[in-house]
Amino acid sequence: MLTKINHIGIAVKSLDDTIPFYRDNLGMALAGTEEVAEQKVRVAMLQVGESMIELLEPTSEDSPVAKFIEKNGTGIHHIAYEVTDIEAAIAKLVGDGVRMIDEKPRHGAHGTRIAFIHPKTSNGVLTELCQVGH
Ligand code: CMX
Repeated sequence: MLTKINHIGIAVKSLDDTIPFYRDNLGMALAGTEEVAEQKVRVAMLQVGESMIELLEPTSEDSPVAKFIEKNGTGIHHIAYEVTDIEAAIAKLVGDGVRMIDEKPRHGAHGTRIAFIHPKTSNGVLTELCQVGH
C-alpha cells in the first residue's frame, strides 16, 4: 500500500529564517514554496534523495501548525507516506478501524492529494497518506 516516505513535515515559525539551514548548510535543493490555504500553512519542499523535507509555516493563529508550535515548540510535525491509490488506502484503513482525520482526500502541496490519520491511533505520530498527481 505504501511505496516510500514522500516527506517529513517540520513545523517552523518562519520559512525565510529556516530555509537557509536546509538549503545552504545541508545542501538540499529547494523544490519550491507554496501556500496551502486549506491547511493554513505556507510550505517549502526540499529534496533529499527520493524523499523531501516539508517546512510548514502557519499562516494564521488557528492553523493546526500554529497550535502545534504553541504546545510543543518547533520540530517534527508529521510523516507522509506515498500511496498509489489514496481512496483504496483510506478504505482499507477505515475497514481496519483506524481513526482517520480525513475520510476523503484533500489538496496538499504541489498537486498532491492527502489524508491524515489521527495521531491518537498512530502512536502519537501524525501520519499522512500522500498521492502524487491525480
Ligand atoms: N503530532 C502528534 N500529536 C499531535 C499533533 C501532531 N502534529 N497535533 C496535535 N496532536 C495531538 C495533541 O498533542 C493533542 O494531544 P493530547 O490530547 O494528548 O493533548 C491532540 O492531538 C489534540 O490536539 P489539539 O491541539 O487539541 O488539536 P486538535 O484536536 O484541534 O487537532 C489534529 C489535532 C491532529 C486533529 C489537527 O492538527 C489536524 O487535523 N491535523 C491534520 C492537518 C494538518 O496538520 N495540516 C497541516 C499540514 C498540512 C500539509 O502538510 O500540507
